Amino acid sequence: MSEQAQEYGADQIQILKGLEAVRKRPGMYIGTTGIRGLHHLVYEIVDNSVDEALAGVCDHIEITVHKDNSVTVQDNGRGVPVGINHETGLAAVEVVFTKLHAGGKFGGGGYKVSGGLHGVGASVVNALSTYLEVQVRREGKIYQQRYERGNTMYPLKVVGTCGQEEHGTTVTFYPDEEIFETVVFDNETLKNRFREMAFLTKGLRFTFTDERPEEGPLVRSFHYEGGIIEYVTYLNRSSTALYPQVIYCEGDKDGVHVEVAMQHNDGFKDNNYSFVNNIVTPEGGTHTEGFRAALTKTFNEYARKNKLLKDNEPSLTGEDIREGLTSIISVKISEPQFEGQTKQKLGNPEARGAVNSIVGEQLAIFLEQNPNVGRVIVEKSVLAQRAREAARKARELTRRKSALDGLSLPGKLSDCTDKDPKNCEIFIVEGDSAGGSAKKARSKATQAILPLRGKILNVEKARLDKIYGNAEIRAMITAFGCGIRDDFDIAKLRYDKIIIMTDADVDGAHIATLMLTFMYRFMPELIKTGHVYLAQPPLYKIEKNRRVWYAYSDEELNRILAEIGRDQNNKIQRYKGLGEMDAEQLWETTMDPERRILKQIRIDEDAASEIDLTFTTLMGDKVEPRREFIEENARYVQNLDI
Ligand code: 28F
Repeated sequence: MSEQAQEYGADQIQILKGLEAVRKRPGMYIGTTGIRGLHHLVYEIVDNSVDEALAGVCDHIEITVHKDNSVTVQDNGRGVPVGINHETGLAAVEVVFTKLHAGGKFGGGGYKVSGGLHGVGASVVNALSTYLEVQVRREGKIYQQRYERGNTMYPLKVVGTCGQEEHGTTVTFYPDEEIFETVVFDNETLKNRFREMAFLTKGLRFTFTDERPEEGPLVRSFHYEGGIIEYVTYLNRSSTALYPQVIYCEGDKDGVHVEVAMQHNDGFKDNNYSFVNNIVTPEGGTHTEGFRAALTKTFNEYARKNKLLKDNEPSLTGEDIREGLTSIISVKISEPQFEGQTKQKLGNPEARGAVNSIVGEQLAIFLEQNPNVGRVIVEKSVLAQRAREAARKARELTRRKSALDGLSLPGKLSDCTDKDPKNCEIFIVEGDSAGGSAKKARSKATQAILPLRGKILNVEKARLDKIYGNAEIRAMITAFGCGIRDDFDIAKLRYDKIIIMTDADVDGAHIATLMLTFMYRFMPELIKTGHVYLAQPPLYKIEKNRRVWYAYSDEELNRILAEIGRDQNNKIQRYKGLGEMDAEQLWETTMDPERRILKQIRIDEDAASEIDLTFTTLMGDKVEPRREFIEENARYVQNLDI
């Protein structure tokens, strides 16, 4: 037995129960058996490699999705120990892959802990795979073992030799189709996660290969020596930074390792992502609280001390200081406690204190050494303070008005008669004329129409006071009835479906994007709960011998033409806009619940930072990132007459 394997005595390996339990109730171990759970299998295996990187003995992880959706993960760590474990009489590697382990990886020690769905370990992946094969390279030998649905197929064996210096672990598995709703991996989701992990573990290289595309394998490599400093630069790349530096704080306190990076841009959003042991905490928690407290206190003290804020002026609020701030908080802690309904909020009180004092101390020093940066941040915060005051007044005005009028609905809204939201839907229509046709076409009982004039305000580029003052935006807020931001209440939503209906052209797509930007920023729950849709008007009308067909894509047009024969009796009309259809056509092609096609807008909860960046890229100031985005994504565009 090797020395390294001996370091792990039997007592450290807590064997609980067989993998049968995992197959019986997979949801308990990986959350869902949907696509999210499927991706978690990969993350579990990769997490073990990342642990090797955190131990300082691994700097490259390669992940490959093969043509058949099997996955290989390979690292150049020490290789899972192969010696016999006394308690079980099994090779240590077999224990790792076949015995269910309690809570934190192998029963405590280190930072690796089960937060949310993570840290359940390789044995869970094994249990949920039709097969899993592990290869270990150690001390000149290549060892191998295979399992099927968690059952060991043969004792660990030597299958070859390798260089004495070579070491690492390779795992290949195929998710069980009996367990998962789908076994088809989404390469965007995986790619985004590996990029995020690379940012969070400085120096570690991830190479991701997707072998499935017909055109040949897709290979992406992520490696950031600057870690979360580069993450902030990446998130700000579609914005204009207020100063060149990324402010960085790092330290250890009370068993908490803290890393924070931040930089303001000239926009208005507070863009914060927080992580605990590399797991995202969408609801924040004590670490974010500590960060915010330190920020508010440090900037106010700095501003007063340097007379950037006079004695008689009110203090800056945290919100003022965080306007346009992009920040990453990453803490590592050996026993994190997660709270809240979805167990995504960090609860450990020591994390609050640790982040607060480390950021407080180091930020103060940074500001002393970089007075120009300190000054522009305070100046921006003061402007934010004034805008906040103006916004409050504008908002109060809106509130008071609606209170007086008894929830007055916008004048342009043609509401439906049914008052039960479950049955109702609202069409947000581009332009007054299309709005007119829609009004004629609709089923009055359950369908409401709200026409909006031209392009609505781009909320990505405007401050709150301007947004609240905008007529089209106010019309949407009052029509939906559910409020926005902190006042948002889904129970008050007046319609079950919110359907954006625009022309099938570039302008229509732009207008739909503006509306989605507004909804995503001000009422994201509306999208998350699946209430937002895009209507799909047809692109073509085909007439032949007094029969009519509609085609919603070029492929469909070709299919129809192939079916009815291509000859001069065909009359083909290309619809440029909703306005070209009469009310009856609009009803039967786009609005009739029995016949129409709707596209539901969905949010991938695991990809928050990417979605955020996409909106900033599409709707923000900078042209170059937008051009890159369009070049990269043009192949997804359908049905757009460009
Ligand atoms: C592709 C997936 O799983 N890599 C891993 C190691 C290395 C060690 C280890 C793993 C042994 C007995 C717990 C080696 N040498 N990649 C991986 N690399 N696990 S998983 O140890 C686990 C312990 O029980 C390792 C010295 N210490 C640790």
